[in-house]
Amino acid sequence: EDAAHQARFDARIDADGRIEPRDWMPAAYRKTLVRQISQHAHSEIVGMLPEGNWISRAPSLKRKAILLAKVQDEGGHGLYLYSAAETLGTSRAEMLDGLHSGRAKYSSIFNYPTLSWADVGVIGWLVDGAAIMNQIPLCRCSYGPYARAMVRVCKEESFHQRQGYESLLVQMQGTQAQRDMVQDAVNRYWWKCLAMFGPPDADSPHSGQAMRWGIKRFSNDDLRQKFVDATVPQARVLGVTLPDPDLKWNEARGQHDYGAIDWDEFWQVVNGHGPMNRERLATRVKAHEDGAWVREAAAAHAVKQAQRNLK
Ligand code: FAQ
Repeated sequence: EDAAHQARFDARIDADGRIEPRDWMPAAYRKTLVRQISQHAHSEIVGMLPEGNWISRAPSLKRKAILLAKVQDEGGHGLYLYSAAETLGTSRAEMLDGLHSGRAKYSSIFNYPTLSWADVGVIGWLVDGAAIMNQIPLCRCSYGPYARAMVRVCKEESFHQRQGYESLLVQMQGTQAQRDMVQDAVNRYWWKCLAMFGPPDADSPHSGQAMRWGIKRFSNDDLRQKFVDATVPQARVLGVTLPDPDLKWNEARGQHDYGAIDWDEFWQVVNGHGPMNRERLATRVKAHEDGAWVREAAAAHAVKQAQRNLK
């Protein structure tokens, strides 16, 4: 019987159809999705922290309102993504335990500090820019709930990207000190953003199978290349330099060549040894513990409501 299920699943995937929560699916497909979607959710939730650091110091009411909205959106993205992952039969408590115990990953980029106000703009421009490049193809992911969640997430991410870029454009029209601050933020974030796309294809254990299953539609290196090609003209308009002496247009390939990424540093950060890993996790664990009474109260309220409905 499993063979018949498998054949039906394969046919659906080959026809570029969608798999829904109640459909039969191979255990490894389910496991891959729980891993990727929950790590994506964790990234959104931990990703609130670097920018959250600047909410109380935003330079104007307008910038503060925009930043508050953006950080709230990230919280919302995390919540839809946990819901999408729950449809695969893993509870939110289990997923959160994975994050809090350090078993589950979240994006490497959020383990770096936000040292100046320009970092907030650069996160919008480059980090959200990289996130969009990676997430637009996920709107066509073979797993229905993840694909549908991505549609709304991508719309919000494009607002995030634009607000960051616009904030940087304004800063670049300011004083020399402001322009230097933007350039410094770009210098610190550029290479980390290239690493967000994951290891080179040859060192990416999950890519082959995820692409055959229609979860990933492009490889890590292909998305990284698209991001470089899209960002170079934006940097020119902004008036900043991307900190890579090897970055240049390659006429023959019709793409930019770029320098070598420091993968040792990437793995150090992914494995818990980046500049902010300990602080980020400690902040999340504390928030979870401080919120225990809210979860208990909500559960007690639900029990009371259910009893009332029985009467
Ligand atoms: N950081 O075989 P692959 C955002 C891990 S955007 C940490 O290539 P895969 C929005 C990978 O998990 C950021 N770990 O894996 C926002 C795997 O480890 P495992 C989040 C990384 O899954 C913006 C191992 O390396 N976006 O949050 C990273 O096929 C601004 C081998 O790698 C998503 O999660 C990394 N950068 O490809 C919020 C998008 N890269 O699980 C706030 C969905 C790789 O075996 C502010 N995810 N690893 O222990 C994906 O598209 C994929 O999971 C990839 C990795 C492309 C990230």
